[in-house]
Amino acid sequence: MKPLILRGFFTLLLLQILEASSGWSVAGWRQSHLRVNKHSSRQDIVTYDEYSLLIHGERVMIFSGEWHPYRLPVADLYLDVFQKIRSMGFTAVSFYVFWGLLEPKRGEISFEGIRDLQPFFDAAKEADIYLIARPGPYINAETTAGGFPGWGTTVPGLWRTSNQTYVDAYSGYIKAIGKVLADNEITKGGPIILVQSENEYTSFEEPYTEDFEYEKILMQQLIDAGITVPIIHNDASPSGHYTSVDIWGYDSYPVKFDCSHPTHWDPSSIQEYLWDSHMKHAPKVPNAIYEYQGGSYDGWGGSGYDTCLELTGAEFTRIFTRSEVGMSATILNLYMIFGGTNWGNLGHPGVYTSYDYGAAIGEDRTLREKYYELKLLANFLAVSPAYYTTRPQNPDSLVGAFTGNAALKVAQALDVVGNKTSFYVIRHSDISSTATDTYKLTLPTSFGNLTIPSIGDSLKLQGRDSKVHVVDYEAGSTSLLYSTGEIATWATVEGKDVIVLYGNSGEVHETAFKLKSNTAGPKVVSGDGTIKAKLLHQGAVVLQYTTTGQTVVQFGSAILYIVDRTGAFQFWALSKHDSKTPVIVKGGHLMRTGILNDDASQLTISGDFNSTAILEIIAPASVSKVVLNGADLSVTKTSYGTLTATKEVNLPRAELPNLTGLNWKTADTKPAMGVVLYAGDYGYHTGNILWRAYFSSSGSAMGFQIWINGGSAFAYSIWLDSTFIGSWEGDATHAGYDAVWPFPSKLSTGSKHILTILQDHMGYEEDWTAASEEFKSTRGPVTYSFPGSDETKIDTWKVTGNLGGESYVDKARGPLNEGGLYGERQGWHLPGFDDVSWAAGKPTDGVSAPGVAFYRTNFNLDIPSGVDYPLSIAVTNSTINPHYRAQFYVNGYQFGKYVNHIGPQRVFHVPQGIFNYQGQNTLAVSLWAAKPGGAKLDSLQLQFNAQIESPITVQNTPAPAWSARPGAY
Ligand code: IPT
Repeated sequence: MKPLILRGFFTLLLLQILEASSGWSVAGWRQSHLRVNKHSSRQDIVTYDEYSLLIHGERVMIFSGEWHPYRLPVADLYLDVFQKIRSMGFTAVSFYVFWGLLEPKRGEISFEGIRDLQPFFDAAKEADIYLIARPGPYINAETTAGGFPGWGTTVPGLWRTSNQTYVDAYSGYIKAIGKVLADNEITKGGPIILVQSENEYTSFEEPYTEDFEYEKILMQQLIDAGITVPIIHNDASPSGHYTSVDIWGYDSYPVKFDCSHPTHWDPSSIQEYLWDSHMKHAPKVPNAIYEYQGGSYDGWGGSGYDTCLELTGAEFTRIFTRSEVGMSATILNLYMIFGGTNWGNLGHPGVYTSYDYGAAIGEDRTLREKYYELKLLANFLAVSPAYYTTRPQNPDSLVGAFTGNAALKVAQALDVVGNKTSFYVIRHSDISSTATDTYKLTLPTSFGNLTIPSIGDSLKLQGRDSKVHVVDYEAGSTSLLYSTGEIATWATVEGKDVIVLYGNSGEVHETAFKLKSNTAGPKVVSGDGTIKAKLLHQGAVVLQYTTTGQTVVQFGSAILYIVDRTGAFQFWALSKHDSKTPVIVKGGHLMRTGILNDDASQLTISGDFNSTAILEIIAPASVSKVVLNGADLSVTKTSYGTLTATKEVNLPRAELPNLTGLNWKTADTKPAMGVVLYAGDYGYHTGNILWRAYFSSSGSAMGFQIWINGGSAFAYSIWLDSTFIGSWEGDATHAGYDAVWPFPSKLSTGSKHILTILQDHMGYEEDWTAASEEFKSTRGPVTYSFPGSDETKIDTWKVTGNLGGESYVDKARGPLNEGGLYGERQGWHLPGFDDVSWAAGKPTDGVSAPGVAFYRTNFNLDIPSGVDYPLSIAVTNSTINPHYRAQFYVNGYQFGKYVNHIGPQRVFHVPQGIFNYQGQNTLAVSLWAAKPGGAKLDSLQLQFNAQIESPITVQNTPAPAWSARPGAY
């Protein structure tokens, strides 16, 4: 321990200075922020006023993250994701419900198999997370048909309007899902606190305009189904659509979706007008952003999710997400917080299998730097109730404010109810700037205007960064006159206010404390940082420090952890919303829960470790036993009363099979057919579609011209009788393709022939513009002819797709998982199919001719429990010729659609629970070679994405085995 460097009047610190606001407790503080509030008369648990939401009468920051249960079909992993989000300091999760998955056949609504939502609600509840439900009926969400069911493409009448055919079409679904949501509302002990009606009802195909009648009908239907919590709507931009809901809000994607230029930010891309728009359209409700950019989707041929993560990474979080604090956003949902997977054909053509989204939590549930960055902000707001009643003070004059430096913008959000606390958000005026700017702040405080830093020197904003500086901020009974060091979290543990202050490594910061009676001088109790102290004449002490490493300072009844940014990442505030006994743990890759028993003698914690960790536990002195992940943890007390322990990581070895070394079986998929020309008209809405055209040549047809639609990156191959005549192999842009395919020789008059066309269906388009009917875009042939023979006509067309069409057979895996390949119709992708009669053959051997081959193999996994080792299927072959597309099925679930020349995805994550980690697995691969030379996978392997010790336990998602498929052809 080094001596303090004391400037000024150290001895004065020991004087008993009475301070006016001493004695405020968190509880007392909260009291002052309770105000009469507005609520829908349907219930009084979730209420709101112009500042924030209140739950059970208490203000709450809704820091929320979006994720979709349908993109993670392993119910046992829901808790994992919710806990990760809760540990970030988030309070809520927003989710879409995908109507098309629940009602794949009109009138037949099913919550079977992976569609059951109850485990999602239960896991949210267990993790102490509130839910914002967004049942559509339209959701967008990069989902096929924007969430509409495939059969909707054939229902006449304008959708997303009050048109009766549309209202009739969705009403059954809204009634059914409305009831499920109502049963899980907070009013009935469930986690749901808000329900969204429609999605971005903002853009309308001319001459149609906003249909108020539809808005009214839909809202009333939700209410009739039993929804009592406030109904919300997200305008795509704050332009005033669907404002009749209870809490209107809007969406904001400031850096948009071009991941191919990941360091490019428009200098003025922060939408600073959002506050004024909010005040214009909904001044009586909280400033609610129902979708704030949390990443970006990426499309076929895109630059990959690594680049999306870079575009919207930690720096983005610091600057853009923080900017919302300057606009007093108290309902803030990040789209997405965890993207998941477009498994089993559920995406629209604009996305490939991964829906990683560059989110804070990766598709494989691993944590990114952005996760930790968001954790700092969310944890801070979670313990800053003064923020919940702020108003921006200078929304239209940010440049140079409080600094006099035009290179900087500072936004002040003042608590106008408590009339004391202010939050100052600083950033570069050009937010793309990577310059370092120095500044001094001149801020109004309860001690008058102060120029900060008070102890000489200046503050720095280095590169792409932003900070929240506070003034007159209460942390328990400790009053911070100001702090330029940011607050990661604080908690009062047995009367001691533990406050974690951070800055970038090497930065100089100040925190000033109002003095109370008996305030002892600051004392460094751990670490080697130097602290300068100065007494302000009114009775406050300023500490100036450098945020490098960790220095712990005891000061009066406060314990200050002064840390650098990465140090701050390691603090976990573990307490439930209603907990009176917070626990803070430092260290570990992820701390999930911390529970004190009734007499506070035992602390039970759970968490994940990727390396040996030194833990520091801040808990009541009565704690004599700590249990971590079910095992006793041996702890020692520090001189200042916290507990430390070393947690050795345990990462047992796990072998993965060498896939190409396994025995594989193969079979051709015979293009056999059952029974015009839009696949949707026949109930085929997903995966591959097969067409057959029977004709007799009436002249000298030289070839066949055909235009087929399938959605971007689709393909088709054509055979004349048994002769391959060509393929459109697809590219990232063509949603349809028109070409003439010459016949090998002229057809003789009167000869009979069959054309067979295999096409890919990349999902239906979305319907973002209401009344545009864009989702009804067809899949299948649009025009055709026989060049050289006008007289030749097709006698009969036949089409097939997934077995049973809308009356699909696999109720567990749902309606979209299987396409129309012969092998899929036969169930060759399923575990338990008897392939004994098949020939030996591997996907890495491939085929030497165009067409589709199926491959199967079985292998065991033996991955120990107590770990989280996410697995992926990886391919590494070249993205040029030969052109092919492959699908990967794990235990019958299609978890990868790979188009080698379009990409960009080559690593296909498949969650534990789809993979059976302790026992047998079936891997099936379909390989569609588009070109005369055939195709093969250059390599195929399993890989671990990460190795983490974790207490998660995962039951496998049921993967019903093959059984006879009546009617399969
Ligand atoms: C917004 C949608 O509401 C959401 O469903 C999703 O599609 C998201 O975009 C993009 O991932 S629409 C907004 C970009 C105008």
